[in-house]
Amino acid sequence: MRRTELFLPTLKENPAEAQIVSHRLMLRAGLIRQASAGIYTWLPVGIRVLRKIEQIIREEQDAAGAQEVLMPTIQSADLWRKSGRYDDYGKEMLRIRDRHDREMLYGPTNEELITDVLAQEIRSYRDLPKNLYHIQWKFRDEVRPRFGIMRGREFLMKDNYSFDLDFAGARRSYNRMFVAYLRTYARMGLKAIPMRAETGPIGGDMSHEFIILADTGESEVFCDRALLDLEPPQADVDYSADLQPVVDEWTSHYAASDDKHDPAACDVPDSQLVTARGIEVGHIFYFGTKYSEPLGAVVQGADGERVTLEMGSYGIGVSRLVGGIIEASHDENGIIWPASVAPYAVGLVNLKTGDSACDDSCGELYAFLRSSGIEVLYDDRDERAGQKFADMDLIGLPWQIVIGPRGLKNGSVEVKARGTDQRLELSLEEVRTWATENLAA
Ligand code: 5CA
Repeated sequence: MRRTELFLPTLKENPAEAQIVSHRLMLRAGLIRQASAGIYTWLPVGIRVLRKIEQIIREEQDAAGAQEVLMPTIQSADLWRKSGRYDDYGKEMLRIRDRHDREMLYGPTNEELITDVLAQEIRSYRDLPKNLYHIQWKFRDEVRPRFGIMRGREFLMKDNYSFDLDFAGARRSYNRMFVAYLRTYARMGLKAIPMRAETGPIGGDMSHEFIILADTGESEVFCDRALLDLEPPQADVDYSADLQPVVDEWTSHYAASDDKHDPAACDVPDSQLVTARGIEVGHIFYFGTKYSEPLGAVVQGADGERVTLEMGSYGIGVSRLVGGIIEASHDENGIIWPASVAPYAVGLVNLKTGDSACDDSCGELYAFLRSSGIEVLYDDRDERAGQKFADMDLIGLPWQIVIGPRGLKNGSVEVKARGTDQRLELSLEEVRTWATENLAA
């Protein structure tokens, strides 16, 4: 993409309304603009990041055996009356009436809707287990929307729902998602720690929040340093195997939020105890028959008996992750995208637009990169070099290729890594080889 064509409104100054660094940088780097309180428009560069995050989530969900569906944003109040949540949900739920005066709502989550789908279609134990996910916008009329997309009112969530015949099956489904989550965050360059969460009336140990550590996190967390040293499960994890030992390894280390942390009861030595702030980027739950019972998700078991399905639900804050990744990866000049979620793999900086040698070399390299399937943002604007450098750093692409008149005299260009001081001096021929080897998807 040529910068002269791209809709990318960057800001030099920090917007006054943004209190945390990710919000400031998302506005300054032209990723989002606010539409109204807690509701945002995603601009071209922002949507590219969002889509990459979605795609990583999708691949890991598929690998773990979940299947993608797409449920609507607007739901009927009737279903929520059956589960009892229509009244319980309170003011966070956005309620709507259609022209026939029917009560509708903008979904804050989808347990009722998916359970109803299964209840209508599934009759026999042979149809199970099933695990269905979708990536869809949610609306929660938060009391205090803040920090940009971190706590929005409209936000993108991946949510999935597992249906099993018995508790053992539900635990297997839970463990699969647990492992898939560890892998998902690791692919985005994040270290997410699982933290035991309230399970409500169902009890048990099967609810975890996944927390990434960042100075601006909303809550204070305490955890055993050993947790930060664990390696996430490998790409070739066998999801048909018993994953309990993997889960146990991760849950055996101490992690608690400040409201549950009890220094007297915590046996992690002070030198081992990490105190940090955390951002919740996912939450998984097992909740038994809480929805399947009232919504009639019942099948015939192997011996002809009626079996009410055992369920779990699993959420990832997709749009929140954009902010979370920036919180975890930035410097004073701007964002530093991990390659896996970067809007473009590389920025091409023409230091002297209008100079025919620069224009020709940039144009040829740009065409080459594109034909090699490398996502490139070419800054072809007639701007000062300093402005182009500042913008490129702000946008945070992992690599920059800089072409200027002085280097071209010796036939050389500069390649810079955004996050480190790594710099390479390459010829125009070498930079092509380097790009094919390092940037091709
Ligand atoms: N039904 C369950 C799981 S599918 C559920 O809704 N869980 S949740 O409430 O914990 O949300 C899942 C994830 O969505 C959270 O971990 C968080 O990362 C993200 N999230 C929740 N509320 C917001 C919000 N207001 N803005 C941005 N992300 C949010």
